[in-house]
Amino acid sequence: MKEYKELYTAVLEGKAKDARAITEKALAEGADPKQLVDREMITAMAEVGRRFETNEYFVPELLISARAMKAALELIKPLLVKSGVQPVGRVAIGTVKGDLHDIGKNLVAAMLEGGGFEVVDLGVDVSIEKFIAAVKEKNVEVLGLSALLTTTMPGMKGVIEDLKGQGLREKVKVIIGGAPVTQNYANEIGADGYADNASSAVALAKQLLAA
Ligand code: B1M
Repeated sequence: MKEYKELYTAVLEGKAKDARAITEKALAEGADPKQLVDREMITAMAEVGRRFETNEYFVPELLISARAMKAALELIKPLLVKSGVQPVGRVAIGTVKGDLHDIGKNLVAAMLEGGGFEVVDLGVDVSIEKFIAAVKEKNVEVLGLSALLTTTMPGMKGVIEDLKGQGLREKVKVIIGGAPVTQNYANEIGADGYADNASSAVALAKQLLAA
């Protein structure tokens, strides 16, 4: 499989137009969309995070790298999403209250759609009330919670506690993920499962619905 290091560099340097053009060319050459995401884009964002931690990058750099990744993902998303298949289940997904990170959540949503799920995307900065309303009103079988900040992770626990408080916990499977989230945290708060990437989130959702 050919490498597309220039895509890695474009995301790292926040060059949205280049990222899009390289992705377009790579796809035309038959590159595997998932490998472009996993091998070039996600690794670039991990390096962006490392540079942020070491004060080489600041918030504006995070923003322009995120914009570059989104520009490239726009081309890839339709390839991850199958159409015309009977949904295997209904998922509502969102990034928890106080958290604006949505690249990972969008990727998980796209892969779930690709895996045959009908997806209700609740967006970012989603309140506990909004997650609960989705369970009540949208008839979802799986609720997906994403968090990228250690400070917003407790919002996940809040959703599960409110589901219990309102007698809705048995109605829905709760899956969680995001860079600081772990299987231990999922066990601690009583989530049904944790996934560390978009593909494993799809496998997890299918496994929970089959159980
Ligand atoms: Co922010 N940020 N950020 N940021 N940012 C992180 C998360 C950070 C780790 C950077 C660092 O210090 N190294 C750090 C958090 C530290 C911590 O909490 N311990 C951080 C910080 C501190 C902040 C601010 C507080 C900075 C500031 O203002 N001083 C601020 C907070 C804003 C807020 O949310 N309230 C902030 C802001 C931003 C931007 C807005 C500038 C931008 C986000 C743009 C956007 O998303 N639209 C941004 C970015 C880009 C990042 C990094 C660099 C990259 C995140 C990303 O998109 N990764 C990030 C560093 C890092 O993560 N290494 C960082 C790529 C993406 C594909 O991966 O989201 O992990 P990820 O998703 C993966 C998996 O985690 C998993 O699957 C995905 C695909 O494989 N997954 C799930 C995700 N959700 C899932 C749900 C599931 C299952 C799997 O089930 C439901």
